[in-house]
Amino acid sequence: MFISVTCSLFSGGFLSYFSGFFGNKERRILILGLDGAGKTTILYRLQVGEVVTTIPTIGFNVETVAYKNLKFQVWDLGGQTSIRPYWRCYYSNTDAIIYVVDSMDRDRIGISKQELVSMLEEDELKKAILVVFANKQDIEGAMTVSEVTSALGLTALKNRKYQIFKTSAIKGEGLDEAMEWLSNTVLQPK
Ligand SMILES: Nc1nc2c(ncn2[C@@H]2O[C@H](COP(=O)(O)OP(=O)(O)OP(=O)(O)O)[C@@H](O)[C@H]2O)c(=O)[nH]1
Ligand SMILES: [Mg+2]
Repeated sequence: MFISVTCSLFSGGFLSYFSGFFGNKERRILILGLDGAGKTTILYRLQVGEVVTTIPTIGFNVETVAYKNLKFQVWDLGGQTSIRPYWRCYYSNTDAIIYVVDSMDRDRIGISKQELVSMLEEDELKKAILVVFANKQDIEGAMTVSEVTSALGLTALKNRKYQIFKTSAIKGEGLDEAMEWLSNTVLQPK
């Protein structure tokens, strides 16, 4: 089925493009992944260092997150099936993608892989860095990092700077390590 999506001007990289002229350039990060993976929880963990109560995201949340001496404009998009077609409205000028996986959701890891693969085929994301969060590691029986790596087919990726981290947004584990790697990688020449 072909789904036609109309993007509004606000969603794209238009604003971040202009902010580049005025000093401290904010790097643009998208947080993507299936519904319920923990994207919104991660956004606010990164921003305020606390666990917030979330409801499923319809549309997006955007916040500025400072890490070390870098500023990130972080976009958290809703992951429900019907709103995934809108992800592409946000692709332009993206420096990095945080792709969040619910490591307990074995049933949908295949769908998560499909979404990841088709997203990475997009021209606008050719140079985007990929950071995968194997989230919900605090739950017993969660898929390990190597299970998630192989289920997503990460080792087959070509011409892509990527890394995977095990995280628990609830416990705040693994996020700092991931942001450290992301900050260093974003500063490398493309
Ligand atoms: N146990 C555990 N639960 C988590 C973790 N991260 C998020 N959750 C829970 O998972 C549920 C969904 O989290 P959200 O952050 O709303 O998920 P989302 O990816 O933003 O979902 P959409 O907005 O629908 O795309 C919430 O009940 C969170 O508290 C984690 O690391 N461990
Ligand atoms: Mg959300």
